Amino acid sequence: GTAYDVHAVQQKWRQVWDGLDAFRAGSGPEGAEKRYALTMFPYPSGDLHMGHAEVMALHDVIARYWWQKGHDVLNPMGWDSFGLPAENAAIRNDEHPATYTYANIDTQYESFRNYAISFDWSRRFNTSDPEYYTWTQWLFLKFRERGLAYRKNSPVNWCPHDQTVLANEQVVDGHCERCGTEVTKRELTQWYFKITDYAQRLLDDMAPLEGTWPERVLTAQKNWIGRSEGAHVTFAVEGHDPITVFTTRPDTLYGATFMVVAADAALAQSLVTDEQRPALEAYLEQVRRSSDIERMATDRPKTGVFLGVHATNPVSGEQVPVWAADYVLADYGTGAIMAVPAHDQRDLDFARAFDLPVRTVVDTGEEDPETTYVATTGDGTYVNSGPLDGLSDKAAGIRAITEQLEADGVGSGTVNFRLRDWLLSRQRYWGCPIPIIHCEKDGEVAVPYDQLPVVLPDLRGADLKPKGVSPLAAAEDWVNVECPTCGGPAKRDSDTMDTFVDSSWYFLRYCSPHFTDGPFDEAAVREWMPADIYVGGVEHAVLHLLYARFFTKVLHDMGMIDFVEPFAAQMNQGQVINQGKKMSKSLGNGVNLGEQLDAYGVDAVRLTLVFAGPPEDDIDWADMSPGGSLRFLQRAWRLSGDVASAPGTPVEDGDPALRRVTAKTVHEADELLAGLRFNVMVARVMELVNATRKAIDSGCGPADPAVREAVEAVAVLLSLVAPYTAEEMWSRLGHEPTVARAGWPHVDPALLVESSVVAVVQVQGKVKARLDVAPDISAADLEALALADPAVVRAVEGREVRRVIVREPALVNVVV
Ligand code: ANZ
Repeated sequence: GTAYDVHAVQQKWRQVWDGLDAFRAGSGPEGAEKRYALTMFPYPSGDLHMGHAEVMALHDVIARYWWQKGHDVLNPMGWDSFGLPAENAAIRNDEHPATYTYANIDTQYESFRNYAISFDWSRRFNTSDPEYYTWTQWLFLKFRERGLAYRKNSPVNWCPHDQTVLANEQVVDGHCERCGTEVTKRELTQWYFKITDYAQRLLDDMAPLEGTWPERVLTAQKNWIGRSEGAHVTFAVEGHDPITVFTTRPDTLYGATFMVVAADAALAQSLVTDEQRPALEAYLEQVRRSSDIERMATDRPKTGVFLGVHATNPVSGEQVPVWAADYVLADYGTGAIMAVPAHDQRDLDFARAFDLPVRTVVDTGEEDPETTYVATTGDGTYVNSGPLDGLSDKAAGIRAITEQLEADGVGSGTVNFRLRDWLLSRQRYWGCPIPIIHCEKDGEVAVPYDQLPVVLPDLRGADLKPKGVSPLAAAEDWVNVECPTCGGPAKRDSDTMDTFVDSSWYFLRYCSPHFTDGPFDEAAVREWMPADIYVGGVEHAVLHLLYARFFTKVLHDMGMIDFVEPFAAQMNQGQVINQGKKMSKSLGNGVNLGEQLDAYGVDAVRLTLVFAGPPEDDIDWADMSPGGSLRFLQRAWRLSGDVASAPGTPVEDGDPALRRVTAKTVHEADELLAGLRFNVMVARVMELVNATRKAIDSGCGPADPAVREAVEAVAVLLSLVAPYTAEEMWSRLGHEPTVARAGWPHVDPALLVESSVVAVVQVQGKVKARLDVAPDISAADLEALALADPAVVRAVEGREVRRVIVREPALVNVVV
């Protein structure tokens, strides 16, 4: 027939494909190179949306390309299925979180199948399955044995709405990332992973990723780790322990005219005089109401309180007052600073607010900070700085002071990181239980390995309502156990793990998803890891990617894997937006994926998303034409119908011009795909389709073997983007399914050699002629041809040719 019925084609091939199992990892040709195409697994909230459709379409181009190139491909999928939305839905609907979770997983699975992503479904798992989380618990215990999981009491970010602790990363501008409620502080005993032990390695190991990871991701990680070189400097305080500060500018020590300690740190409490204590308490009340971000803001009026004590500057012996303020953070550096108002703007603002002295110690040639109220931060010559005076080399100044501090035993060079330990306790139900038992006699006791998994008790509905403590604490039968060590009465730890723990090792599990002797089979991981590409959203630039890198390094140190970075390359897709704006309920500009698929079919939607532009660019759906994509697919499909009736003759006899276009397209597609330039690849396929149509209609006709060759190439190239149409074309061309494993089209290198190139002839720098010449023309022949050209002869017009510059085969320049 002549009408292309997308939905019938989809239905037909889905059934056939179900029986083929064409994308099973390990089914590649003998000796094939192994490739691991990883994409971020989804959270099962509702059905797939346009964002999933985009990232999966882009990701699948890579996986399918690798299969066609003859590699053996691991392209797995699963679900990140613990988390709050399921728990909140369970409370709302008075049911178990698993009901919502697994129903959504079923829905998404069906959608993925329909969307025809080349996943190896035999490897699917969910992080909320006990078969998976038993190994999350195992890893937790192994980390703890290595001193990398510990508990401490500390002020934590608390979301009063979600009634849970939030990691620093989950606090955005002082508000809960999830619900937008203003975050407050609370004291709790929490579990932490000691990621700070790996700060330097997390930084160093990024070097080989330059070029294969997006620059913005590497930068975000570096900033998050936040390495600062500087020094610890100790100031003596009469009647107290000395105060140690962290400074990146020990060379400005002679300009330290006061000190500031974090108002909410224990240090402030221990230093404050009885006289000043009420003032400090009043100030603290005020501080507790503001977030870290607000407190660090440079443009905020400085507030603080004098603690009533003085400290001694270790190099000058000068007595300086000690203040408490909120612009110094309790959990950065040592929670105390030496204030150098002349050269640090925040210190200068503070000095101005409380009338504290300012002393310039670096003369930068700029105006005096004391009168301008602008701190000078540039390089200059040291003044008022004892032995440094006259020196104008900052590095030398820092070195000299640091050496002096070290010699006097009042300081030392040090490196400070912004990175904090990873708070992993959550007071919620739908997460991986922490496999620890608390016993009055034996303290913290690990659940014995042979008793894993610690399975969640069956709680639902109202049992899960936030109470400030984990719902698990109220599950009496579950929480009360015998101590594994003494047999006495004990309690299970009632917190669950941050879901980022679950997703920190899932990519390893895919290598051997059903392995029962450990989290993964080391031999299988050696075969597939590191993943050759990781495709996903840039919103994971810090958290998930940093945690996954941390886990990988620990597993390396445990001797379980032999690499230190999990993802060799990374690709971030842009967002799908609509009418210039992010899709949102409130704007009512959401585009429903299901409706698009119904209207245009899977292939047209996939093609539209891949063709829209470079993968990392946003896609405004309002500017897209899925209808146009569908019409293109119809044109491609019609070609296969034209060829179907044509008799087979050897391809060598085919139309040479079309054969060259086909060869060039396949060759270029290879380079474009390897460079992740999928949209340009699609454009080339469109051009090939047009060239083939032209050849059929105006030249060689459908029976020409060059036409068949072209249409077969179109089918294979299209199989990366529009698998249903490609399969239908392949079938009409007389081949068995599946086109997805047909193999990359053979290109005869002879066809890639250009038969002619254009040589430009200039006279006095002006273009006078364009000549079709052989690519291997000699300089002498080209010069002769150029000078004989009528247009060139006219331009020279009897003048004397003084010089002819020949750059064969492309350029001749005649000078008269
Ligand atoms: C004296 C000084 C003089 C400083 C100067 C800077 C410039 P980064 O680069 O971010 O590591 N600082 C140290 N601990 C702090 C805390 N807990 N809260 C707020 N500020 C803190 O910044 C290090 C600098 O930030 C340190 O160097 C300290 O101020 C301040 F001309 O010490 B500096």
